[in-house]
Amino acid sequence: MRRIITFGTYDVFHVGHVKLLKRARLQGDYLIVGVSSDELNFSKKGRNPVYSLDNRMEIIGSLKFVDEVFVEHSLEAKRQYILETKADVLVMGDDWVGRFDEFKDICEVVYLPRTPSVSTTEIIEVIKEIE
Ligand code: C2G
Repeated sequence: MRRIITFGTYDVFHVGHVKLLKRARLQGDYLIVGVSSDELNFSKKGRNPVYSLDNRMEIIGSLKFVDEVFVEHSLEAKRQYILETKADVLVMGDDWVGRFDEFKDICEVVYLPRTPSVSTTEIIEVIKEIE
């Protein structure tokens, strides 16, 4: 059984997230998703997520192509998460290309192309403009 791990905030869940997770699952047989804590998202993006961690975990955990979810508390703990979950492959969108190559000693590292023209930031901007 080939175990896949991926990480993300998945705030304001959208089709780019769906496509990434579906393609991640196709890399193997079992998909584990680390969902960023609110604090980690703040440190990455400088804003609090719109959806709470609990809601984001519930959305991701209810997808048929996701087998397991856990909370990602820290970017620095990635090696530990990969080892603890016994992941064979780390999958990330290509906005992170090269950033996780250091884990090639413990798993395969695959970067998948991002879906163009959709992002949480853009969705938030569009909603702000609606009066
Ligand atoms: N994604 C995508 N296409 C988009 C938007 C996002 O393929 N149009 C992918 C990203 O590349 C990422 C995943 O969806 O692999 C989740 O995206 P984010 O929630 O933005 O993830 P991020 O906050 O970058 O967290 O440890 C790493 C992180 O926690 C990644």
